[in-house]
Amino acid sequence: MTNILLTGFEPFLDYKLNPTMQIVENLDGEKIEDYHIIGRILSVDFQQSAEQLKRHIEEIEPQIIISLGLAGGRYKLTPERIAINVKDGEPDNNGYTPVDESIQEEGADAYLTNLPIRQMVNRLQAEGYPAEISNTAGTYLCNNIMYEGLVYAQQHEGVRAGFIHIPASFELAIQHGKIPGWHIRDLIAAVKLCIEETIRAGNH
Ligand code: PCA
Repeated sequence: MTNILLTGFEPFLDYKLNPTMQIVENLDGEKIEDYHIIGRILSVDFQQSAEQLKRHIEEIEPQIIISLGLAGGRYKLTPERIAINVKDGEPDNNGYTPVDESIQEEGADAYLTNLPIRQMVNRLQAEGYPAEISNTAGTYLCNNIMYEGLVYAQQHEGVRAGFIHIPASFELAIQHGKIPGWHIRDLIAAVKLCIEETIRAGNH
């Protein structure tokens, strides 16, 4: 059995729920071929989330790390291409508001994902889901956790890591009032297709 670490985030800013939690809880424990999906929820806290990710990686020893984040306002599923060494933006859930900070002082400026993001998008579109590669994960928590995952992948031969931003669920879109949404069932199915493509790419 090979482990896949799938992470989501808790609610943040004016989003009262985070559909990535529902997706992760739904797929936690699922097996695809001889891969085992293990789901974990991360805090929207710059310091804590990085430490939590490291702890989960130590415990689970995943070959694949896929992190999910909500991108309220996007209407497509967007696998991310790149994480940059920058922390900046809105306050996290504990009020910390970095301005132009580095994630890792001595770290590379950026890392490209080694997940098969083109295949993911092609597969999603073939199955009828709106999807495209995103060239920025922003500078908030999602970029932060993607960067940390890619640092680990860089240091561990054979590990693949990356990040997928998802649109709101209908439930959140209705609560929020100004963002598009998908049915949670479709969000779950689409993320599962991305995981399948990652497994498939690794089997070649
Ligand atoms: N999305 C935010 C942080 C948590 C989440 O789900 C982001 O895009 O950075």
